[in-house]
Amino acid sequence: MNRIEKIQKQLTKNNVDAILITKNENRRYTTGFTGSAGMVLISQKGVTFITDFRYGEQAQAEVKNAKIVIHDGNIEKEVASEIERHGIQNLAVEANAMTLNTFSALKEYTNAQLVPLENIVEKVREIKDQSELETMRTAARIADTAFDNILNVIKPGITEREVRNELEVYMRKQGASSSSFNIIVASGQRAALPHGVASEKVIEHGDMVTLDFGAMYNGYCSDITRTIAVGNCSDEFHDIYHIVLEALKRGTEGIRAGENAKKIDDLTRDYITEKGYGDRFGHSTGHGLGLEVHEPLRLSDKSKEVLQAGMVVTVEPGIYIPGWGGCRIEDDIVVTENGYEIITHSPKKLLIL
Ligand SMILES: [Mn+2]
Repeated sequence: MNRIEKIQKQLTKNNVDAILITKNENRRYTTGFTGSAGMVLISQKGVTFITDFRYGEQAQAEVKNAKIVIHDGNIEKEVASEIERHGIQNLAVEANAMTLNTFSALKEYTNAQLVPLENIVEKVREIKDQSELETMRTAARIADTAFDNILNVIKPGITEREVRNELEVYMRKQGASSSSFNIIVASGQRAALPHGVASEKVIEHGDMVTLDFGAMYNGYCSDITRTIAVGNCSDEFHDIYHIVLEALKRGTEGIRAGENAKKIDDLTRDYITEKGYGDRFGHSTGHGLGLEVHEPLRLSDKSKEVLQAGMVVTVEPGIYIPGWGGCRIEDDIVVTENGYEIITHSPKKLLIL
C-alpha cells in the first residue's frame, strides 16, 4: 500500500469521505511539495492539490500524484468547489493544524460536514520507508559531524550562543537546510534546565555542558544530545553520567518490533529510580522522529503504542538537579523486526575537554 492508500484506509476507518490537509509536514508527505502554502484534498477517488500562483511552477515539478489546482483569491472557496465536485459529505480536517480562521471560512463556503480529527496522516507517517530511513541516517550523520567539530570549539571563555552558532553553521555547511529545532546549549547549573536554549552565559572550567541539537535534511530531522565536561569532572557528575548512560543502554536494548513503547520508558526509569534519581527524571524517555522533531509516538509511562519495524524514536534519559546541573544523553534509533539500529554515532564515553 502506498501512502495515499494507507490514508484512504484511515478515512474509511474514521467514517469520513475525505481529509483536507493543512499541516506543512503532511502536505509534503502526501504530495512531495516542499513549498509553504497549499492544501491537499484526499478522497477515495484521488488527490487534489490546491495552491496559489506563486507555487504553480514548483507544484508542476514536485507533485506527481495529484491534480493541481491554482486558486486566485480565496483558497477556502476553491477547496469548497473541489469538495462539491467530489461529492464529499463528511470531511476530516486537521484539528491540530487548521486555524479557526480557515475553519470558519471553509464552513461559510461548503455544506459538507467538517469533522475535526487528529493524527490521521501522522499515524501513517510513523512507519518510515527505506528512502525516508536513508534520509534520516544522513540527517543523523550531519549532527554527528557537527558534534565532532564542536569538541574542538568548546573551551572556557566561549559563550553558549557562540557554541550554538558554530553548531548551526557547521550543520548547514554539511548540507542541512537548518537546525531541526532551537539548539540547546546548557552549561554549569543551567544543565539542570532540560530545555535550556543557548544563552549569553560564558562556559567555565569545571562546567558540564549539555548539547541538544539536530539537523533538518531534505525535510527530515535528527535529534541528538550529549553532555560533556569542560576542564575537569566532579565525582558526582561522573556518577550521574554513568547512571544516565546505563539507562540509555537499557532502554535501547529493549527496543524491537512488538515491544510496548511503555516498556522502554520502564527500562530507563526503573534504573534511574533504583539509583535514587527517579524524581530528577521528569520527562518521558523518548518520542517519534521524522518530518517533525517531535512526532506523536511517545516512549512514556502513559504510552499505549506497540513498536513496529520502521518507526524511528529517540531514547533520551536525563537527570536534572536544580542548583547543581544535569545530564542527558540521546540517540536516534530505528525499530527493526529483531531489535534496533542506532543511527546517531557520536561517542558516548564521558568526554572531558
Ligand atoms: Mn529529543
